[in-house]
Amino acid sequence: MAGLLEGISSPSDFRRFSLSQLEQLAGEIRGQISGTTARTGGHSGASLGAVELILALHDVYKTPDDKVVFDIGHQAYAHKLVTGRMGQFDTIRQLNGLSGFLKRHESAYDVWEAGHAGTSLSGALGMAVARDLSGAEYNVAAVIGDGALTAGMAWEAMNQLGHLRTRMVVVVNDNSMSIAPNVGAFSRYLTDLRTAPGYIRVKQDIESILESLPVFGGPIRRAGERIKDVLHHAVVPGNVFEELGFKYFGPIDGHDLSSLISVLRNAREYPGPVVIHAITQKGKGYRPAEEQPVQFHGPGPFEVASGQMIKKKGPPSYSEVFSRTLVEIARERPDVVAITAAMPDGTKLDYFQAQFPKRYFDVGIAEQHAATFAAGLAMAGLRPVFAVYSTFLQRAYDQVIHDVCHQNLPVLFAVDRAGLVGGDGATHQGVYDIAYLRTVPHIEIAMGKDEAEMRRLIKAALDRPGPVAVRYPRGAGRNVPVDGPIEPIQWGQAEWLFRGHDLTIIALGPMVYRALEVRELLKDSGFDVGVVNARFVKPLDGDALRQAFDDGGFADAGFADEHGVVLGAAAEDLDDALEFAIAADERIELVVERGLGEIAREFAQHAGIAAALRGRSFFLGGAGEFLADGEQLEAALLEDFRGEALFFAEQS
Ligand SMILES: Cc1ncc(C[n+]2csc(CCOP(=O)(O)OP(=O)(O)O)c2C)c(N)n1
Repeated sequence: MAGLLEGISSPSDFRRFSLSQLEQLAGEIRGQISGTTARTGGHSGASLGAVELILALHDVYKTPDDKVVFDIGHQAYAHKLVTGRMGQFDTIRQLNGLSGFLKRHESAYDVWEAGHAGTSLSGALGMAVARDLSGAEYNVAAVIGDGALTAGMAWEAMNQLGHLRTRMVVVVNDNSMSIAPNVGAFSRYLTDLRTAPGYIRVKQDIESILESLPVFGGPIRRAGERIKDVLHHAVVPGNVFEELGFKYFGPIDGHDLSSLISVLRNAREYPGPVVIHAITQKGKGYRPAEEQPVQFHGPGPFEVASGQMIKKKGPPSYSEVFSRTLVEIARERPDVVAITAAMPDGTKLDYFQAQFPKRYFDVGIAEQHAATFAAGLAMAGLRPVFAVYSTFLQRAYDQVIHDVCHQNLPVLFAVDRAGLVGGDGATHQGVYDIAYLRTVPHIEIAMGKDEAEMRRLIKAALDRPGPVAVRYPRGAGRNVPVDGPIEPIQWGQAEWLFRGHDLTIIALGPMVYRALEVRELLKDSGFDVGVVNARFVKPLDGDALRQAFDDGGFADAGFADEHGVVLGAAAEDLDDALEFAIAADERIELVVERGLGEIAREFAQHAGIAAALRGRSFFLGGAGEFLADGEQLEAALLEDFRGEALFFAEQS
């Protein structure tokens, strides 16, 4: 059979397709998704599950004039493939390639950008209300997963939508999975709705009886509709969506193109808010992804025939070492409890869960709630550890300030994926937490140079009287030994690794090892470079920093950091004169210009971490390209920074 997908450059190319052609197209799209993600990695499971939904939406709606908004955007690979991006699809998540999420600069069909969960309904409602106010006619539909529906924001939007009764369609893509199996009372409710055959039969029977009742035009018709509604509510068991003011269609088979198209057509014409409850299967059509939906949520490269992951053997990740450390500590400390917001696999808290199921809480995609829940636990005497990616902790900023820090409660934030994150790109970079946490009273912030030091910090943090954030990066640790008892650490103290008279580098996290490489490189040119492992971002070890500047022999200093924004924050613990010197020194601009400071001016896009660094700053590059660019590095350091202290705060 000839391929159909190659001939599709926009949805209008398949709007006249027969059902069997659409089904063939769905099959080809699936092949493309699994074949490509096998090489590139990516969100294959969710995307395989949403193929028919996406084809039906583009078939029924006249996109891009009609607006289809995807929650998160990780499930929308089929959307990319049918909106003119087939040719670049194999560049997905690579440097300068297609994003793994939706981006307005990529396509007019990407009407909304996301990456974090639960924003689609608010965004879509905004567009629908703007449409009504401006007298425009376009349709608006949002596609949201059952996982994303655990986000508080989604319900804030449902609340307003049910109140305004705006004309808009919400497609609930229910595969009963978040990344892990979905959790929570609402998830259970969706399952009940899905699996109650009695409900579906009664509902269908009653609806067909009501459909057969005659109605007449004008006011009589409206009265007839109202009577039908009243009868419907009286005899069909309650449905949360209907109670909130939505027309509910479902549950329907989200892989049955014919039902999807006919339900979507009806829903499009409905004058108020509609929920279409579509039942889908994560990984649909690709056996390994169907059988292992958690592993295929966002896998790296895999062998397409077997579904076997092509994993480079490497040291355990920071997340793994974190979870094992927490288990070790929790064995001794019954007050320690762990919280995740729908990321048991990513944070590796699934290991903690296996050991201490009653002391483990997956709260769903509800970071705000998680932080305040932790505050409550801490208030009542427990030691909660909220393991959360840096990027998702952004959601809980007010809760960190208002509920945790304001009350000075001993909550430990284990800030995973701190720093650049690679393929997930702009929406997921963990580069803001230092800046946004540092300004908050009471919280302390630390980062170890490697996984062994992270263990020590985690243990020590659980003895602090107030809130602490221990950050650690994405990916593998440095393979330093992590067995045996956890060494105590002097809280608040930096570690001097080398004293140097020409230049001192103050580094944070794994950048300490980069700093040591720089030191070696410059040694050959006769430079004596000192290295300080800062360890603490708050409180900064002022003595160590002052000493670093003294060693350099200059009163002024240059900071190279990952944020730019950190600059002011880092300066504030130094004495006034030093701070003034830093602020007044225009060479700082120079450093920030060359370094990752530009992240504060421009969102860092997706790319392998080393590639992202390469484009930004030769002296922050990975060891490989770092040596290749050694001459440049040397020249720059000699020219500009001799006699200064540099602050390295990025990690690979
Ligand atoms: C605020 C936030 N927290 C966590 C995540 C990580 N995350 C990405 S996809 C996902 C699961 C979403 O489940 P669902 O909406 O049901 O979509 P599915 O993948 O099952 O199609 C999670 C938790 C996120 N994107 N945003």
